[in-house]
Amino acid sequence: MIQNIEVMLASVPTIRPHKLSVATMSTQTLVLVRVRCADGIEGWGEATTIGGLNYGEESPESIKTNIDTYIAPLIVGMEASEVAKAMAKVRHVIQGNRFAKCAIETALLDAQARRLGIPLSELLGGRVRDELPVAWTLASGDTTKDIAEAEKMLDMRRHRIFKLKIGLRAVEDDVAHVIAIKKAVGDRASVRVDVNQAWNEQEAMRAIAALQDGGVDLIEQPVRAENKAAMARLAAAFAVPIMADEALHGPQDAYTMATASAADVFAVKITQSGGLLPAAQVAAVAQLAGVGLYGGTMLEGGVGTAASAHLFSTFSSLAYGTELFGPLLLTEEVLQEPLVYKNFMLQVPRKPGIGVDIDIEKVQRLQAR
Ligand code: MUC
Ligand code: MG
Repeated sequence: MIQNIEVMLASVPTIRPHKLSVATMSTQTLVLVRVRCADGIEGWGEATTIGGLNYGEESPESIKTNIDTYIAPLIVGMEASEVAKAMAKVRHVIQGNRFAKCAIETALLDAQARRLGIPLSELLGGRVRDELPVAWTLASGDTTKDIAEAEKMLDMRRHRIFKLKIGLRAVEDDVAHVIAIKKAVGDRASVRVDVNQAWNEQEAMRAIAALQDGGVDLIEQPVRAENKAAMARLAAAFAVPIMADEALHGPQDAYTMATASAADVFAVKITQSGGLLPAAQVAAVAQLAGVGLYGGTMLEGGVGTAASAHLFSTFSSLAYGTELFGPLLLTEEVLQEPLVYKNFMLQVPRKPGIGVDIDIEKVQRLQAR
């Protein structure tokens, strides 16, 4: 039986300012959910967003309030091993709130996988790989610093895929910044951009033409999420793949985007999809439609990152890799043992559940702060 659900907010400073078109982050707030069950098993889930309400329509505070006030009372007392029934009730009664639903579903699935003694990946259909390529986001806002950071990551053999956050400056300035970085790393790394919806279609046309010529490999969410028609025109106009991120609020959007040929690649995010199982459906739609897959992040800490890794390990193809670097952007670790990043890859945990253990004292200290 689901006995008790607790939601904790832990704010962690980032290792440097992280500059996106929608916000500049100096801290990340982890929303950690602990589900305690009558059989003594507990499960953990996580939700994060970026810059309060700058990225999406849920904030860390709204996630906590809505779980505490509306979601937890719905499912406390239900059978803990019947995760699908509990989530069906939540999805039937609660509108929206995909991030909150993701944190709850992750915690319930973590508990169930621990109960069964299997890694979460095996509950999600089974892993086909044990490690995932991991991109790093260069977002200091400064070209020279970004190049130095890229060189360091290559030297450490931690990342050889770099995603550049652009869209804040004039198109020409952003293009020059990206091309300078691509020139510096050459064939040693894949360079991609994430515009976070900042351009209109004309700006996107101009910029993508120049970025494609400059050797950029992937263009993420260049225009507004709602503007699926513009995404389709861009995808048709350029050979460089166009990736949907903010446009994907779960399986229904995935279906609409796929049937409209509105993206070449989907960034699958467990929070944005409304949970691990809806995210698996997003991936299934992509695979049926011939859309490429990329494992996205909302810059989660260790819990959400591990949960995402379990899901992405089950995708039969993952041509564009992942960006599961969230814990590496934070100055403090909330896990007892950090996730293992080596040789440009993240190892998918092998222990039961999400396969990581929380440092509860650390979380309590971060909460108090
Ligand atoms: C996004 O829009 O993809 C992922 C990596 C990063 O730096 O920001 C996020 C959100
Ligand atoms: Mg993005």
